Amino acid sequence: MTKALQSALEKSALAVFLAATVLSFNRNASAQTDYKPSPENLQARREFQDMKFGMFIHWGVYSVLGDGEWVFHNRKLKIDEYNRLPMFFDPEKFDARTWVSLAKSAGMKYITITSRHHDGFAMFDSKVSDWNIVQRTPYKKDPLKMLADECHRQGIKLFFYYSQLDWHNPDYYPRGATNWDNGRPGQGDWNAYLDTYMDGQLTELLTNYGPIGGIWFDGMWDKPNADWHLDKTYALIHKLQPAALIIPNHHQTPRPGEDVQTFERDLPGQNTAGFNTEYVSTQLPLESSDTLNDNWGFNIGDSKYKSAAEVERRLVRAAGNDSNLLMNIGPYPSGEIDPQFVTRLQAVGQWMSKYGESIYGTRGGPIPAGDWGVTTRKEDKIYVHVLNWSAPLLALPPIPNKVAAARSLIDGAVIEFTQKGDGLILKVPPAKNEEADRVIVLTVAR
Ligand code: FHN
Repeated sequence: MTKALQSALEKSALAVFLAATVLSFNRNASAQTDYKPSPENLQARREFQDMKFGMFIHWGVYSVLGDGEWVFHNRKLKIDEYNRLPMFFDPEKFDARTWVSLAKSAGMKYITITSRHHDGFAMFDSKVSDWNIVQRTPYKKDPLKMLADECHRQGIKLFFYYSQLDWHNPDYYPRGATNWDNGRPGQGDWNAYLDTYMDGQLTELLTNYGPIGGIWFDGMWDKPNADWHLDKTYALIHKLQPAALIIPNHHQTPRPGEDVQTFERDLPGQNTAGFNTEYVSTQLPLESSDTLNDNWGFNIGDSKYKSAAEVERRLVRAAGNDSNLLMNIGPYPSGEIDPQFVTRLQAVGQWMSKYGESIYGTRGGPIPAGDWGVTTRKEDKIYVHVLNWSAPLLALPPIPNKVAAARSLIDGAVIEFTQKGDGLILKVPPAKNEEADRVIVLTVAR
């Protein structure tokens, strides 16, 4: 079986599995029913929406095997077998400044890194369990501490991805839909797992690393009918850091206590991945996550890199749908980052240095997104992003504002337009060499 076929099967298996779990989620799993976001939290939500572009990082001991972040599950390894992996994880080439500078050079304003993935291994110095990087690897250092300090130094917000699903902890019991017999005992204490272990580690992450942008949860879909004690966990996070945003990747409609709605491998409301909800919150900031190649964690067989232009168009389409884009990289176990990722992200950064005005701080609209392209708006400007249109004239539906002027963002050239009650017609400048996005800036009366 070819690698490509295997990964396609794994991805479709994951999609089918996730889709199945979403359908059977019980809505009555507790949430922070009396949640009223604090003024700091509402301010943090606005800043989150203004940031628009973030770096997602999947990095852990699984990176050593170069076969993605699900290798423990996909190879049906035993706990005793997987327990040897940390001794091979010694990222001497890890340099927080290089990582944060790369994100910054790409025009990214925040980083979301896996503090622990489904293997339960803590990539930080946890006193709650010795199944962590400081106690179990020859590296013996806390990369999240270095990253947090560097993010604070460079003005980049840091979010922690935290997996609620745990394939390693015996108290993650009853087991979930992704379970296999990996040698864990046939019993465990679910309440202890949630209230002591998980909330204990979340307290560490929200206490020992300075101000954190928020927690990006994942894995609830493994036990759709379980009571995850969300009311307690969400209240704990909002008590420890009121401005911290809770971003749950549960593929479901948002619950009280959650601060951002995120969509995996999909734009808001689109469900091409098969497991995302089509419900789009009109209250919460939106985010869409995707991978720069085909995998989240480092996979040595994955060279399906997206081009810089693809990332730019993804970012524009996300912004036009009032959403952020969280673009993922899977660093090498050494701590180095694949040069293919570096060149693409730096190219996107070049693009953002020219087009960023039409992305940062904007909101989607006022014209609905279409195959032709999208619009974004900020103060007295509406940015028309022509992404997929070859004809010289573009007819758009009417907008409430009177257009005073139209010009090309890239060179300031005046754009001819006519505005009538039934719509707006723009004379679109011809695309110059592989231009990912032709942006027309409309100055409108507010
Ligand atoms: O199982 C995870 C997967 O490994 C990865 O972390 C993605 C990122 O959004 N989320 C889950 C799949 O939905």
